[in-house]
Amino acid sequence: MATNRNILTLDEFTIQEMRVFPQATGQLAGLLRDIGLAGKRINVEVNRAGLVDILGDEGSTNVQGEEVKKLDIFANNQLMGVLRHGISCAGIGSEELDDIVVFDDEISNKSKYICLFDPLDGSSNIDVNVSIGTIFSVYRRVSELGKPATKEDFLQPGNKQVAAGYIVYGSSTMLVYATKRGVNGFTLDQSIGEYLLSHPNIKCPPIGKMYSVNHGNFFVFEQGVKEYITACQKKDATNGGPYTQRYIGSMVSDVHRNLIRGGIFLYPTTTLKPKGKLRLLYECNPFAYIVEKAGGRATNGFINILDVIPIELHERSALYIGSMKMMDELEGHMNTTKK
Ligand code: P6P
Repeated sequence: MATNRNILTLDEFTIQEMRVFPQATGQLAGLLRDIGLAGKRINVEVNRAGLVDILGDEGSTNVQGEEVKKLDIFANNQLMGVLRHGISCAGIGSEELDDIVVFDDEISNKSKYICLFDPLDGSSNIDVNVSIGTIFSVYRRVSELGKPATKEDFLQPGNKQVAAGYIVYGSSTMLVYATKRGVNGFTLDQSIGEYLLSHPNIKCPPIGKMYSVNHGNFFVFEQGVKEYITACQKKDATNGGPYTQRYIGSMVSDVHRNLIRGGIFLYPTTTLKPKGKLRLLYECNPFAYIVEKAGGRATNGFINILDVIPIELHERSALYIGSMKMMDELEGHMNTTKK
């Protein structure tokens, strides 16, 4: 299929975006392209996973105490490699690494940004061929340029992000990222190895008919959450219920679907996970930033999750995220409980 010249590639789009900001140095555009390159390499291995003996547990366990799949390590190393050898990133934080990695070389120390990522979210689904994804979050450094990045660069609230995005390795491979100018989605055309702007200016519908939650935890949810889930199952649900329940168990896929079609994703605290399961810095915050820039909203059950001041690199949080009106409905039930 001839490439339609009207469909911009990721590179063309990020370069054109720079024209809007004459003072732009190109570092952020370069960082996004670097992540896109890593995504192409990860995509190849994800697609080959069933064929090459890359499956199976690495045998080690990561900071989360989870069995690490070989693809997790591969994805982590691809992202760390492109960012270390680029000109835009002073250091990284990763779900797969106990602590931050400060690149500490002359070029990296002059770089304006740091990046946090979950290199392969949903990796427990790798062996059963369910879609998985890479999630990333970009901050402008608060430490002195020219010197190595510091931990403070990584422990900023989500509302300080300058960009956030994900790559979903699904029926097609898509890179979606948000900046203050909005949310745009790019589908990988494997025939030319380019991401093409397939979903310009993504807006999250204000209401949808899908809710996404692990029902197995229902009886340990707080009362307000139970009330909301029950309301979703009734004919008189706001948007003409009962709503459909969809839970892939891969956050990238569940939140991506809701971003495009409208919907809500809930991962409340549970008795086993009293602080929540999902990681604030490289799962909750990037998605909250993306969904908010698309017109939706995200909380930790108490406040806008983007306002939470992080304490630790791998801290967990409850997450409620999705269409604005569905979030309002949910909070109506949760606030009832809290009164
Ligand atoms: P549960 C995958 O392990 C993950 O981190 C997210 O991608 C996903 O939404 C969630 O955990 C699933 O968790 O406890 O419902 O299996």
